[in-house]
Amino acid sequence: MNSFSPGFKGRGRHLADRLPPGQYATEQFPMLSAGPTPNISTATWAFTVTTELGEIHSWTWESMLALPQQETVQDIHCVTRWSKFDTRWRGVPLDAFFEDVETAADFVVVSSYGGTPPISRWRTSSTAGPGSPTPTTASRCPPEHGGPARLLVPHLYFWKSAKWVRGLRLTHEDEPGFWESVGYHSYGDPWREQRNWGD
Ligand SMILES: Nc1nc2c(c(=O)[nH]1)N[C@H]1C(S)=C(S)[C@@H](COP(=O)(O)O)O[C@H]1N2
Ligand SMILES: [Mo]
Repeated sequence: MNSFSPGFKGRGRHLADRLPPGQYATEQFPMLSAGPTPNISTATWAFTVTTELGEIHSWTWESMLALPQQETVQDIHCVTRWSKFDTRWRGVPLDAFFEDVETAADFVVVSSYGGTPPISRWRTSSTAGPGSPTPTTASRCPPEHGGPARLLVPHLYFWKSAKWVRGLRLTHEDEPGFWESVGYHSYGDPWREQRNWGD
Protein backbone atom coordinates (compact mmCIF):
# COMPACT_ATOMS: atom_id res chain seq x y z
CA MET A 1 0.00 0.00 0.00
CA ASN A 2 2.78 2.44 0.71
CA SER A 3 6.20 3.12 -0.67
CA PHE A 4 8.39 2.47 2.34
CA SER A 5 11.50 0.45 2.00
CA PRO A 6 11.60 -2.43 4.50
CA GLY A 7 13.16 -1.34 7.74
CA PHE A 8 11.98 2.24 7.42
CA LYS A 9 10.85 2.51 11.00
CA GLY A 10 10.84 5.24 13.57
CA ARG A 11 10.42 5.58 17.25
CA GLY A 12 6.91 5.65 18.68
CA ARG A 13 4.16 5.48 16.11
CA HIS A 14 5.25 3.48 13.10
CA LEU A 15 6.20 5.84 10.31
CA ALA A 16 3.91 4.06 7.85
CA ASP A 17 0.95 5.10 10.03
CA ARG A 18 2.06 8.69 9.71
CA LEU A 19 1.97 8.70 5.91
CA PRO A 20 -1.34 10.03 4.51
CA PRO A 21 -2.87 8.24 1.49
CA GLY A 22 -1.10 8.77 -1.83
CA GLN A 23 2.05 10.26 -0.25
CA TYR A 24 5.66 9.04 -0.16
CA ALA A 25 8.23 9.93 2.47
CA THR A 26 11.31 11.92 1.57
CA GLU A 27 14.45 12.68 3.51
CA GLN A 28 15.07 15.79 1.39
CA PHE A 29 13.53 19.15 2.05
CA PRO A 30 12.12 19.98 -1.40
CA MET A 31 11.74 23.63 -2.24
CA LEU A 32 8.46 24.62 -3.84
CA SER A 33 7.79 28.21 -4.82
CA ALA A 34 5.48 29.72 -7.41
CA GLY A 35 7.93 32.57 -8.05
CA PRO A 36 11.41 33.80 -7.19
CA THR A 37 12.56 33.97 -3.58
CA PRO A 38 11.98 37.51 -2.31
CA ASN A 39 14.73 39.22 -0.37
CA ILE A 40 13.11 40.62 2.78
CA SER A 41 14.98 42.65 5.36
CA THR A 42 13.94 42.16 8.97
CA ALA A 43 14.49 45.93 9.38
CA THR A 44 11.41 46.62 7.27
CA TRP A 45 9.49 43.38 7.84
CA ALA A 46 6.00 43.74 9.26
CA PHE A 47 3.24 41.28 9.95
CA THR A 48 -0.36 42.42 10.08
CA VAL A 49 -3.66 40.92 11.10
CA THR A 50 -6.62 42.76 9.59
CA THR A 51 -10.06 42.02 10.97
CA GLU A 52 -13.27 41.81 8.97
CA LEU A 53 -14.06 45.34 10.25
CA GLY A 54 -10.77 46.68 8.92
CA GLU A 55 -9.00 46.94 12.27
CA ILE A 56 -5.25 46.48 11.76
CA HIS A 57 -2.91 44.84 14.25
CA SER A 58 0.73 45.05 13.29
CA TRP A 59 4.11 43.71 14.49
CA THR A 60 7.67 44.56 13.59
CA TRP A 61 10.40 41.92 13.60
CA GLU A 62 11.40 43.01 17.13
CA SER A 63 7.89 43.09 18.54
CA MET A 64 7.20 39.69 16.98
CA LEU A 65 10.29 38.20 18.60
CA ALA A 66 9.19 39.63 21.95
CA LEU A 67 6.16 37.31 21.85
CA PRO A 68 6.45 33.88 23.42
CA GLN A 69 7.96 31.33 21.07
CA GLN A 70 7.66 27.60 20.95
CA GLU A 71 9.45 24.74 19.28
CA THR A 72 7.48 22.13 17.46
CA VAL A 73 8.26 18.98 15.49
CA GLN A 74 5.77 18.23 12.73
CA ASP A 75 5.20 16.01 9.72
CA ILE A 76 4.53 18.03 6.57
CA HIS A 77 2.65 16.87 3.48
CA CYS A 78 2.87 18.53 0.07
CA VAL A 79 0.06 17.99 -2.39
CA THR A 80 2.68 16.98 -5.00
CA ARG A 81 2.93 13.81 -2.84
CA TRP A 82 6.09 14.20 -0.80
CA SER A 83 5.86 14.05 2.96
CA LYS A 84 8.63 14.83 5.37
CA PHE A 85 8.58 13.54 8.91
CA ASP A 86 9.78 15.29 12.02
CA THR A 87 10.53 18.75 10.69
CA ARG A 88 11.59 21.07 13.50
CA TRP A 89 10.36 24.64 13.73
CA ARG A 90 10.61 27.54 16.07
CA GLY A 91 8.17 30.39 16.08
CA VAL A 92 5.33 32.30 17.63
CA PRO A 93 2.05 30.41 17.93
CA LEU A 94 -0.64 32.20 15.99
CA ASP A 95 -2.76 32.48 19.14
CA ALA A 96 -0.29 35.05 20.45
CA PHE A 97 -1.12 37.40 17.58
CA PHE A 98 -4.84 36.92 18.13
CA GLU A 99 -4.84 37.79 21.81
CA ASP A 100 -6.33 41.27 21.27
CA VAL A 101 -8.08 40.55 18.00
CA GLU A 102 -11.86 40.45 18.04
CA THR A 103 -13.27 38.46 15.17
CA ALA A 104 -16.25 36.40 14.18
CA ALA A 105 -14.90 35.66 10.71
CA ASP A 106 -14.92 32.17 9.23
CA PHE A 107 -11.96 32.56 6.88
CA VAL A 108 -8.37 33.71 6.95
CA VAL A 109 -6.79 34.92 3.72
CA VAL A 110 -3.01 34.78 3.88
CA SER A 111 -0.72 37.14 2.00
CA SER A 112 2.99 36.89 1.39
CA TYR A 113 5.85 39.18 0.44
CA GLY A 114 7.17 38.76 -3.05
CA GLY A 115 4.31 39.97 -5.19
CA THR A 116 2.22 36.81 -5.20
CA PRO A 117 -1.52 37.30 -4.84
CA PRO A 118 -3.05 36.24 -1.52
CA ILE A 119 -1.48 32.87 -1.31
CA SER A 120 -3.96 30.62 0.39
CA ARG A 121 -6.87 30.53 2.68
CA TRP A 122 -8.09 28.53 5.65
CA ARG A 123 -11.19 28.33 7.74
CA THR A 124 -10.79 29.79 11.20
CA SER A 125 -12.50 26.65 12.48
CA SER A 126 -9.60 24.61 11.10
CA THR A 127 -7.13 26.46 13.28
CA ALA A 128 -8.80 26.00 16.65
CA GLY A 129 -10.35 23.32 18.75
CA PRO A 130 -9.06 20.30 20.59
CA GLY A 131 -6.55 18.23 18.69
CA SER A 132 -5.81 20.65 15.90
CA PRO A 133 -2.19 21.71 15.94
CA THR A 134 -1.73 25.43 16.32
CA PRO A 135 -0.48 27.19 13.23
CA THR A 136 2.74 28.87 14.02
CA THR A 137 4.71 31.59 12.36
CA ALA A 138 8.10 30.06 12.15
CA SER A 139 10.96 32.49 12.23
CA ARG A 140 14.54 32.31 11.06
CA CYS A 141 14.05 29.84 8.28
CA PRO A 142 16.26 30.20 5.22
CA PRO A 143 14.85 32.54 2.53
CA GLU A 144 14.12 29.75 0.06
CA HIS A 145 11.97 28.04 2.68
CA GLY A 146 10.09 31.25 3.48
CA GLY A 147 12.33 33.30 5.74
CA PRO A 148 12.46 35.57 7.53
CA ALA A 149 9.10 34.16 8.65
CA ARG A 150 6.63 31.70 7.21
CA LEU A 151 3.48 30.06 8.41
CA LEU A 152 3.24 26.49 9.49
CA VAL A 153 -0.19 24.86 9.30
CA PRO A 154 0.93 21.26 9.64
CA HIS A 155 -2.46 19.56 9.69
CA LEU A 156 -3.27 20.84 6.17
CA TYR A 157 -1.41 20.24 2.89
CA PHE A 158 1.73 22.34 2.89
CA TRP A 159 0.52 24.89 0.33
CA LYS A 160 -1.54 26.37 3.18
CA SER A 161 1.73 27.19 4.94
CA ALA A 162 2.57 30.51 3.31
CA LYS A 163 6.22 31.36 2.94
CA TRP A 164 7.41 34.99 3.40
CA VAL A 165 4.22 35.69 5.30
CA ARG A 166 3.12 39.31 5.39
CA GLY A 167 -0.35 39.27 6.80
CA LEU A 168 -3.63 37.63 7.56
CA ARG A 169 -6.99 39.08 6.66
CA LEU A 170 -10.10 37.82 8.38
CA THR A 171 -13.22 37.62 6.27
CA HIS A 172 -16.74 36.23 6.20
CA GLU A 173 -16.42 35.48 2.48
CA ASP A 174 -15.12 32.19 1.14
CA GLU A 175 -12.53 33.81 -1.17
CA PRO A 176 -10.00 31.51 -2.80
CA GLY A 177 -6.33 32.26 -2.36
CA PHE A 178 -3.83 31.68 -5.17
CA TRP A 179 -3.47 27.93 -4.69
CA GLU A 180 -7.20 27.39 -4.28
CA SER A 181 -7.86 29.47 -7.41
CA VAL A 182 -5.54 27.23 -9.48
CA GLY A 183 -7.54 24.20 -8.44
CA TYR A 184 -6.45 23.07 -5.02
CA HIS A 185 -8.98 22.10 -2.41
CA SER A 186 -10.71 24.59 -0.16
CA TYR A 187 -9.83 22.79 3.07
CA GLY A 188 -6.88 20.55 2.13
CA ASP A 189 -6.82 17.78 4.73
CA PRO A 190 -4.08 15.30 3.70
CA TRP A 191 -5.72 12.46 5.67
CA ARG A 192 -8.90 12.84 3.62
CA GLU A 193 -6.83 13.34 0.47
CA GLN A 194 -8.44 16.69 -0.29
CA ARG A 195 -6.02 17.64 -3.05
CA ASN A 196 -8.13 19.24 -5.73
CA TRP A 197 -11.29 21.26 -5.79
CA GLY A 198 -14.08 18.68 -5.70
CA ASP A 199 -12.15 15.89 -3.92
N1 LIG B 1 4.38 32.58 -0.60
C1 LIG B 1 4.40 31.29 -0.95
N2 LIG B 1 4.15 30.36 -0.02
C2 LIG B 1 4.17 29.04 -0.34
C3 LIG B 1 4.42 28.62 -1.68
C4 LIG B 1 4.68 29.63 -2.64
O1 LIG B 1 4.93 29.36 -3.83
N3 LIG B 1 4.66 30.96 -2.25
N4 LIG B 1 4.42 27.27 -1.98
C5 LIG B 1 3.62 26.42 -1.08
C6 LIG B 1 3.80 24.99 -1.32
S1 LIG B 1 2.92 24.28 -2.58
C7 LIG B 1 4.55 24.21 -0.50
S2 LIG B 1 4.66 22.53 -0.69
C8 LIG B 1 5.39 24.82 0.55
C9 LIG B 1 6.82 24.51 0.23
O2 LIG B 1 7.65 24.98 1.24
P1 LIG B 1 9.20 24.69 1.08
O3 LIG B 1 9.65 25.35 -0.20
O4 LIG B 1 9.81 25.28 2.30
O5 LIG B 1 9.37 23.20 1.02
O6 LIG B 1 5.23 26.23 0.66
C10 LIG B 1 3.94 26.72 0.38
N5 LIG B 1 3.93 28.13 0.63
MO1 LIG C 1 3.06 21.99 -2.15
